[in-house]
Amino acid sequence: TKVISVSSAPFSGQKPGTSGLRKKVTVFQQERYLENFVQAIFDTLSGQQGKTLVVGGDGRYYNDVAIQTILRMAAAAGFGRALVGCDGILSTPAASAVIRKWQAFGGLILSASHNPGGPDGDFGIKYNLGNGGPANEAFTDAVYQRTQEISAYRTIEAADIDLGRLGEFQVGDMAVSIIDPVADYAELLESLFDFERIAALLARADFRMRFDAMHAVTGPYAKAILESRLGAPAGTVVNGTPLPDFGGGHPDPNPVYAAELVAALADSRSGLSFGAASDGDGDRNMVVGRGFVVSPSDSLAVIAANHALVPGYAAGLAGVARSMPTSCAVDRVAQALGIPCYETPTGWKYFGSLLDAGKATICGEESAGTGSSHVREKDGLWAVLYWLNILAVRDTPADVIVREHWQRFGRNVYSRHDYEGIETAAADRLMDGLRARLPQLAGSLCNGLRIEAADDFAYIDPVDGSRSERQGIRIMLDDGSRVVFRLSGTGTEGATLRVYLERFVADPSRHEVPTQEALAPLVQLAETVAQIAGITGRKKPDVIS
Ligand code: VG1
Ligand code: CO
Repeated sequence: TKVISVSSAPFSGQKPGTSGLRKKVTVFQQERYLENFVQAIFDTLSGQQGKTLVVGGDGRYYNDVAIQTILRMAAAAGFGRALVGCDGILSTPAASAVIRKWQAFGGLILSASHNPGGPDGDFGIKYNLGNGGPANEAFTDAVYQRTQEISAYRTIEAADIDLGRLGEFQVGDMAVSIIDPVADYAELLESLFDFERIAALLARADFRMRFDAMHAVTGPYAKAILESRLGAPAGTVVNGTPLPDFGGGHPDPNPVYAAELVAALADSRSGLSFGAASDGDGDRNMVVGRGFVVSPSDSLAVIAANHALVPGYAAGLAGVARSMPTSCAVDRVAQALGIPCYETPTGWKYFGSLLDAGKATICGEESAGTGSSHVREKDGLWAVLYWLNILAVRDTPADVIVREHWQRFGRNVYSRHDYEGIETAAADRLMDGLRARLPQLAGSLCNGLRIEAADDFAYIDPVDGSRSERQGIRIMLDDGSRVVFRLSGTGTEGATLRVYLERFVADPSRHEVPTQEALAPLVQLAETVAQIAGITGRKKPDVIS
């Protein structure tokens, strides 16, 4: 088949953020926009001839259109085969599992994760390497560089294929296998967890769970695994049909956007004992007990502390890793286990080298992301099954498990305050101002609190030595409390300021103090040092998680 070169010219701003390139659908719909970015990725690869590319996404609006374009371009780039999830569906962790299982050269994942979808919503694309994980910063920087000098993209003439039928197809000289998006992934999870015990738990009359798929990609996965394989009653999975616009919702499993689930678990009449939810692309998780939302940072710590109960991890953990703003709860577990705990910048791409090198087994982020060496992405259903495995073995409600954890390790009270859609210039001014004041802040007394250290987090990857700068402003107090400031790298409108607040409370008699109350002095400190209201005009955050 003849390769056609179509002349093109650079678009500005095709810079991958925390997790790939995310823009409004309307931006992606511009002629040559998607093509340029995909070509820049392919131009940055070498050795893909005859190899396999995995392609799939979270089913959001434009997913199917983008896949057809990508397949023609992949054929032109010389890939020998593409593995595509049926209906264009592959959750992010399932894509990672498929890449690894079939030893693919890499994969293109189409998702804007927790961002809203639909014609006026967001779209996104990222490249994952042969290890199944998001490409590292060196790669994404090279892709961006390439987008700025691109003059043509390469494609072939070929008709669209039917993404809705399993089987073997052909796009030019490239074979395309339309695969069941769930099978490989479900098989992998089954190898890690005690499905028999989980099934027994789900069969109990006194245990009822609800999984809210938020009309996003995990619906088919959760139905296949929880209902079909594990025998949970039909209807356990709610909002289980992936919709191109997520039913108009915001597929972000936090107490604000998954308020219905939280309310159901708080209402004793619901009869529910355990709730869970996942995000747009299936890599995040929310875990809810009776009237109790498990903080993602606590979840990571509980998961690490209970590894001996879970078949896939019973042999021990090599180490754990968390992103810098994630609470230090897991550090305490690592210390007790006598294993290393790594602190990385925000974004799963930084965990890849630690997982590949066997330095870390379990990783997590405060943003509802937890995962392990089984894939190279965070994994929502994995975390839910891990919790179910713990609940099944310990026969203890989720909230009690967390409270007992606090008693043993102390509680890292934690919250994140997000100021969304603020003016980019104001956000930059705020961060620049903080950066400029760092030298004075360290050692100073502020609102009666002693700031022990203040810096801009930089990370040196312990495996490959690569350095990442400016990863978040940290204000550290002498009692171990922290306030961290970062700008989001996943938004598509203006800027989102994230303020992460953490305070360690050892005394069990103080563990039940409401989170926001316990953190109030730190909220004030954040306001004083960063002048949030003064600079952004916002008196309070849009989302508290
Ligand atoms: C956010 C989270 C980060 C996560 C990233 C991708 O990034 O804070 O922890 O890795 O989203 O998650 P940011 O730059 O907006 O803070 V997902 O579920 O969008 O793939
Ligand atoms: Co996600």
